[in-house]
Amino acid sequence: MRILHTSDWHLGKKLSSFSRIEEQRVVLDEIIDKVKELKIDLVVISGDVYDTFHPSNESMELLYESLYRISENGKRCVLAIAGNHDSAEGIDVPEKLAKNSAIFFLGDPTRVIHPFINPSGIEITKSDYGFVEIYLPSCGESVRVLLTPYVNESRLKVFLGPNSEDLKTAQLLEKRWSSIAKKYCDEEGVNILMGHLFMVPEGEKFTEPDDEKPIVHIGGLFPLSPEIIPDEIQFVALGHLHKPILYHNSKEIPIAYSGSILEYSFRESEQQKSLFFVEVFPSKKAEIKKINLSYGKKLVQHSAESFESAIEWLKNNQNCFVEITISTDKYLDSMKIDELQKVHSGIVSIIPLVTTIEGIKYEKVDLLKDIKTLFQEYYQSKFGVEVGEDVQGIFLELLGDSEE
Ligand SMILES: [Mn+2]
Repeated sequence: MRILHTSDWHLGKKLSSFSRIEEQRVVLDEIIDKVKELKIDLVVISGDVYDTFHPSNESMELLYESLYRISENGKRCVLAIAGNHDSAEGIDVPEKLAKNSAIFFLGDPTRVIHPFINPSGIEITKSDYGFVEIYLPSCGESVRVLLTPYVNESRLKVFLGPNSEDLKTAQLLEKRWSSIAKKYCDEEGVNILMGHLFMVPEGEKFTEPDDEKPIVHIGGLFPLSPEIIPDEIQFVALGHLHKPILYHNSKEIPIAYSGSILEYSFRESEQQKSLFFVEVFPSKKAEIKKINLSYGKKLVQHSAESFESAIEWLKNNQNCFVEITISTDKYLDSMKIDELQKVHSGIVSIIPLVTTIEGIKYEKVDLLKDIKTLFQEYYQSKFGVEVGEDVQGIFLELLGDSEE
């Protein structure tokens, strides 16, 4: 069975005031080509399909059109779950129309995708809360999928049952996954898990993207250990982190974040955007290949030593979005700003780094540092003490909320 894993499409996401929809259209064309070229049997989209709870008409149109093209008139199966940027109910809306094309959505984890067969013979043979078994005629095999769309902690407790207060959410999720896996996942079919979660290898310090609405916060969900994945699972397809990551837990189960399809913030610049191509057969180890995506504009942070060198650099680096820092001993007036805007159409921000004014020397701030460090340094310089974890937590939460 050939599976293509993608996530974090964030359709409709803007970069400052710049629309990205045309780039999204082009990169989705590229994904559709790969799907056909690699003769994919199943496409899994692990959440953050849209960027907001109320996506624009053009975002919705782009999603439905792309999924319809992927499905090739209902001959290829697509599974999509909600992420923390998606409205759970909103994702489920097209269910009745989409399932005929073998496109299955799960936003609300308390909803069950009922048994169904589409005209091409793609069949939901078994289902349960957070689970489907699908027979795929293109490869003659069944795939069992544990489905965990994003849910905040309060919703998750409704999903996991009334006694969930007594046990930690992670333990409950582990129990739920393990009981579903024991019941449905044997060696006769392929067994995978899809989730929009923050799951990191023990001891490693992957952080959530700065510009991403965090999952790890009050009312959200804490990081989960990869050790809670049931033994039966052959591949874990996650969404949330925008950088592609593939690692294994102690039982050698591969866990992947496919990452986003475009560079969505300057913190993601230089990340090679990708998909995962997974070949997996019943009771065999999955073979995973990273497939690079080549479209989408680069996001570049550039530091220019002078106004003139900024102009020169902008002229020579046209096809990108840029955050440009310019060292100058005078403020940049509106004429100068206009001059910069005229030579480049993708300037997201201009940061004048005024080195000296009336004899005061300013310390150079390295804006390429991550936002947490910059905040810590700012706090230290402003108040003369280190920032406490509570204040830092509030700052990061506000930063995340502003992204919604
Ligand atoms: Mn995301």
